[in-house]
Amino acid sequence: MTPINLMVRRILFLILPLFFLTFVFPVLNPATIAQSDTTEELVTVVLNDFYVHPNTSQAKAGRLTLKAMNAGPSTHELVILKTDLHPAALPRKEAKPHRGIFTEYLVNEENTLMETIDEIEEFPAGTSQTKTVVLDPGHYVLFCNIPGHYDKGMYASLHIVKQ
Ligand SMILES: [Cu+2]
Repeated sequence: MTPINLMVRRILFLILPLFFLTFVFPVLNPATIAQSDTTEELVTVVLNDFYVHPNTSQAKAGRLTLKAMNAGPSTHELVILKTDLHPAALPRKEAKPHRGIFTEYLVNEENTLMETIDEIEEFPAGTSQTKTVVLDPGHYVLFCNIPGHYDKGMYASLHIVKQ
């Protein structure tokens, strides 16, 4: 082996670990991956008899994950819709009659003043469900649309602001 070859090998021996630490390790490191994905928002929403409590009333536009936690004791669901209406003033309709009597109301999601974005279907007390949605800036309402639950107070506002 010539002295030049030996020198090249020594230099490579020093440079390769530096190259790995500088360029390869940050890409493989999960902490780096998590940091680069700052555009996704997480909103935790506690549902109970009878309220909807998001951990924030404001989030950034783009991808947003809703984590709904049903604190019970009833089964609940979580609907998200976009509207300029006050969360307590959504148009309602009568639920299917119980023993021939109309007793309860639910939000009329077909009303044109509102646009239903997505929904976490009914899920039991003591469990959680997640749903990822993509939201434009605007005013949204989170609510439970099991007959009677909206009227008992299961709604909250969520304001989506520009990035
Ligand atoms: Cu409910």
